[in-house]
Amino acid sequence: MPIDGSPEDTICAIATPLGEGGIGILRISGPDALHVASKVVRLRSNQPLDTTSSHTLHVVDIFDLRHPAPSADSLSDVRFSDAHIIDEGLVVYMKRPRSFTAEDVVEIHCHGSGIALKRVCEACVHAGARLAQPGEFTKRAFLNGRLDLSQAEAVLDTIKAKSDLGLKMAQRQLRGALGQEVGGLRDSLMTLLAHVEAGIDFSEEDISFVGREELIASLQGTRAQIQRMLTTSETGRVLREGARVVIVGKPNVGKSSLLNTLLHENRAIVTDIPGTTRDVIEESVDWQGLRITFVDTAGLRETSDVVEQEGMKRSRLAQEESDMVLHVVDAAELAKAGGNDLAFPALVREDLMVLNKIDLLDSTAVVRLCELLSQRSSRKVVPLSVRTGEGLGELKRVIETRFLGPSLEASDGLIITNVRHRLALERALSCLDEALASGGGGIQPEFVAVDLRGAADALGEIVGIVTTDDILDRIFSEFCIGK
Ligand SMILES: Nc1nc2c(ncn2[C@@H]2O[C@H](COP(=O)(O)OP(=O)(O)OP(=O)(O)O)[C@@H](O)[C@H]2O)c(=O)[nH]1
Ligand SMILES: [Mg+2]
Repeated sequence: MPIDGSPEDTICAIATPLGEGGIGILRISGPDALHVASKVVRLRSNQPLDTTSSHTLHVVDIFDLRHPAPSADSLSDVRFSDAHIIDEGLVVYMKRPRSFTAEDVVEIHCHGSGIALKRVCEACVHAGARLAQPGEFTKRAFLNGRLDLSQAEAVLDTIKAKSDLGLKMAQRQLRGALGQEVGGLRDSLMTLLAHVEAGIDFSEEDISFVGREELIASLQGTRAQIQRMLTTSETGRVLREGARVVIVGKPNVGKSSLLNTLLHENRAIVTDIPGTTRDVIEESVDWQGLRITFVDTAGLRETSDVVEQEGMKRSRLAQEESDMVLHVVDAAELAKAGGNDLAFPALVREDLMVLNKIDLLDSTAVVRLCELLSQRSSRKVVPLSVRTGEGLGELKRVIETRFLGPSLEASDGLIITNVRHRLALERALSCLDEALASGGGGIQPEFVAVDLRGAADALGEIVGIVTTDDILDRIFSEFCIGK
């Protein structure tokens, strides 16, 4: 939804989630914020709102001003004030530019009642404010230079964080870490561009402003940094959205038992009857700040049972939508079949093989089976017993490493969590590749300059130095109203 309306408007919105709660907050921002609020609230101290110090809280009565404004005099009439009172609460005025939007902001805190908040909001609109569009407060913060674009997006990431680590990354971005890194890269490209362009301008005079070697070294340095940032983007996605790990395998191998153990709760029914689980069962856990959703599925086998067939269809779908598929096999059954019992229908893919029930075999047999499986499949094999707990630690470690390990180490703590940023970095990278090809091939500096500018613009989009209304509308429309 595009954000219309003039930046001169004073906007208001309920800033807390609708529903019942201890406190609800309505936020007003814009040049008339004080004027609007003073028509809606009256300080218990009788002090006029516009004379209070910035950033101080005051106890107020909140009135529905679709009726005449309560002056100090009329309020002495108890019947009048009672009839028009919405709630009691607190008000705080934050004088520009020391506010979230860098505009005059007033927050009215009342009880967390949907009805009360709605009426306070209506009263503010009646007093001259306009209802804010989704993300309009944050958009104003960006337009007024309080936040760069990556910081504005970090506000949304903070609100939507699914894990401790996701929150930590959003906070790092909110404090400007990404903006600084990208800004630094862009600055060095702009300096290089200035030199290349100067070289073009003075080409007649045979002055070289930047040597070929120097140009290439500098481009390669920037390229490597962008490449390093890009390697973190898969981890970034997982941090934002969490990861889905699907447990598949033949009936009775211990899939539901594994799910229960990983979740530390008896979520799925476990029996020794093959075909116990018929539907897809999923539940999320927080592991080291990473939100993982484990999905248990129906055992996969040839069957004429329509319920089981439907279960398998769902299992296939779950595998397709997952980030990782754990293929569980029954060590005892596999040993009996001489290791030849691996094929079964409807396995879409496998990322890790889990050899369960090793408590039923001696350790030499387990080692032999693991070797056999490693030869047959390129996937890593984790031997474990859900019953005794042996091997569970290793399984957790493998899953964590898969999602967090390498790229976290490579990242210096800065992770690309946002698809828009990733795409812009990829664009910058391909422009640099073009520039390197031109520069290295001794091609005209004009071409190098075009590519350098392309790369700098792509980086500029991340922080919002280079942007269009379209991009802004797309970003801020993802926000909720009130943010
Ligand atoms: N000995 C041993 N038995 C296990 C282990 N893990 C699970 N089992 C048993 O294996 C049987 C099947 O377990 P489930 O977890 O229901 O197996 P499933 O793969 O979910 O089976 P379906 O839902 O029918 O596909 C149960 O009797 C479990 O107690 C293990 O590590 N060792
Ligand atoms: Mg099951």
